This record gives sequence, C-alpha cells and structure tokens, in this order.
Amino acid sequence: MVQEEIVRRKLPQVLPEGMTAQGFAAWRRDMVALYARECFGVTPPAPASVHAETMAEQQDDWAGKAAHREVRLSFEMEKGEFSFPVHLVLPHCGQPCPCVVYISFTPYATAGYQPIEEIVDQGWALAVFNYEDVTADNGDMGSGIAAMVSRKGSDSWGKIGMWAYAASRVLDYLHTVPEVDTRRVAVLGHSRLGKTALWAGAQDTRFAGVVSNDSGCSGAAVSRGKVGESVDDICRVFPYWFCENYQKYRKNEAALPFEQYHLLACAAPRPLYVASASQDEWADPASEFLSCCLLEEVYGLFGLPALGAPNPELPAPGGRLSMGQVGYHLRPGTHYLSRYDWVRALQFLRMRM
Ligand code: GTR
Repeated sequence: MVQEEIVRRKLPQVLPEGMTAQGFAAWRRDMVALYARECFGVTPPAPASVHAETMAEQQDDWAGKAAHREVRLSFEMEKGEFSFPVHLVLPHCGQPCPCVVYISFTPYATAGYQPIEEIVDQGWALAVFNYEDVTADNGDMGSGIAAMVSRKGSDSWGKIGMWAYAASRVLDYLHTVPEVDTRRVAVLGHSRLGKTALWAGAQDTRFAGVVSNDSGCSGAAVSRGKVGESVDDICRVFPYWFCENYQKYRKNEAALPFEQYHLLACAAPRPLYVASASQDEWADPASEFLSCCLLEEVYGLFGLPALGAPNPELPAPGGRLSMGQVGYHLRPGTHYLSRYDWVRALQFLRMRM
C-alpha cells in the first residue's frame, strides 16, 4: 500500500541519499528553517528568561490526588513584555512526574477536552494554556503576542507559530518546577492545535514526545493526493495560521518543497503519536497514517522502528499500531479529542519517555 501511494501521489523522498544519524540534526534544522520560510513563518528568538507569578494554588484538587496552580508567565519580546496564564496540575506522586503541555481550545475551567482525572491517574502532570490567551484565532495581527513582534515580510509568523512559541515558554517555566521531570515533557494538541503541537515539537527538541490529534491538513496528513481539506481550502479560510509564502502552494501541492512526513520526521528519534478519527474525512485519516508509514527510514537511522509493521495498512476503526517509536490509532467517531485519544496517547508515551 505504501509503495503504491508513493508512486500514485508522486511523493518526494523522505531523506536525502546517504543520510546518517550524525547528519540528522543538521537536516532537521534545515527542515525547520524551510517550514518556517514556506509554511508557518519565522519564530522569534526565545526570551532570556520567563518570569512566573503564582496567582492561585489549591493543594488537594481532583479528589485530593493533585495540586492545581495557576501561574502567569511573562517575558520580554521585541516590542515589550507579554504575559499569559497557565494552569498546572501536579499529581501527588512523591517524585518528579512526566508532564504534558496541552495547547487548549478552552480555558482550564471548561474541561471538555481534558480528562484531568484520567491524566493524573496515569501519573502525568498537566500544563494547560488557552490558545486565545496568546493571540486571537483570527487575522488580527494586533492581538496578543502578535503585536509584540514587527512583521517584516512574506515569512512573518502566522498564528500557529505564535501558539507553538507559547508552548515553548511553558516548557521554559516547567524547567523551574521541581515537581516536574523536565526530561519527560511532551506536547499535545488537537486539530489546528495538533498542527501547532507538531510545529512546537519540531522546533523545540526539549519536548521529549509529541502528540498530534486529528491534525489533518498542514499537520500530520500528506498534502499531495489528500482528500477532504486541501492547502487551497486552508489558505483560503485560515490564511493567518501560516505565513504569506504558504499561499504559493494553493492548488499547487506538487511544488511544496516538503511533505508532512518531513514535519513529523523532525520529532525523531523522540516518540511521536498520531491519532485519527474514522469519520474525520476533512482531516483524512489515510493521509495522516501514510505520513507515519514513511518514517521507518528516519527512526531507522537511530536503530529504532517507527510504526515497526512490515506492510502497514490503515487499521480498522478501533485499531492501533504501537510497537515502535511512532504510534497511531484510528478512533471510531468524529473529529474530537476524546478520553480514548488521551489515554492511548499517554500510555504510549509513558513507556517511551
Ligand atoms: C477546521 C480546519 C481544520 C482543523 C479544524 C480545527 O475548520 O479546516 O484544518 O484544524 O478546523 O482546528 O478544529
């Protein structure tokens, strides 16, 4: 199935000939620079420091299983100081815990997409921020963090880049939290924020694991030959998620200087989990899965299996591939970040991080 798809969709090579594990870090940096220039826009430098002010703290939340701390992070940017709130859930597990940075659609209080008890019960800490506290999900480049950096040209960052930048600032802060095992912090997002999680994980190798849920077009799904949403659709409806250069590829996927498995490859050799939903035709599960299938040679550089299946086929709804360093599942149902997705993704990462 994979070989046929490579031919049918005219897919570019995954890695250049002769790539080695030693050469991979430089390749990854070049790929990140290419994605910055042609897709997400250029990310400003990290601030020298991030200041955290605790706004509220509750020692025994969630049936007494975890502490809940609300902090406000602030840091200097080109045009002044920027700050946003983050909620931390810290299980009482007597030792530093692995943690997931969750880029959320909602403030902490509306917990629809975040089954906190299940997460805590698996021994994970959680750091949540609401993406619109960073910048509004619209074309207003004067909103939030967007106003803190001058826009210089066709590679000026889009909103996905801004949300990803905020995820890295949360990670800066977590490096000062003794309850968190900073070698084991993953980043997770759903849909547009799944694309964001992939971009955050590609740029910031301090993230020890990456989870993309239903990220679809310009996320995990191969663009060439994709069904459902296309580069043209996404650039028409959400041009501000990307830099201006990405518009060049509308109805012109063949000209893209990368494919989405290159974005996923930037996570290697770290564990990567890609989740799809069977009725999420707009995201196109088969194209999300195909990206995962093409990572074998990338993880192979490090002696690791990616999916690790000899002739991978898209699993039936409810099915999962989780033998290697890349995990994939097809949840029955529609576009959503469900408990099913969280529990499986975190189980997968827990054994590898
Ligand atoms: C859709 C968009 C998708 C996906 C989704 C979401 O409207 O076309 O790319 O990101 O939004 O974020 O919920």
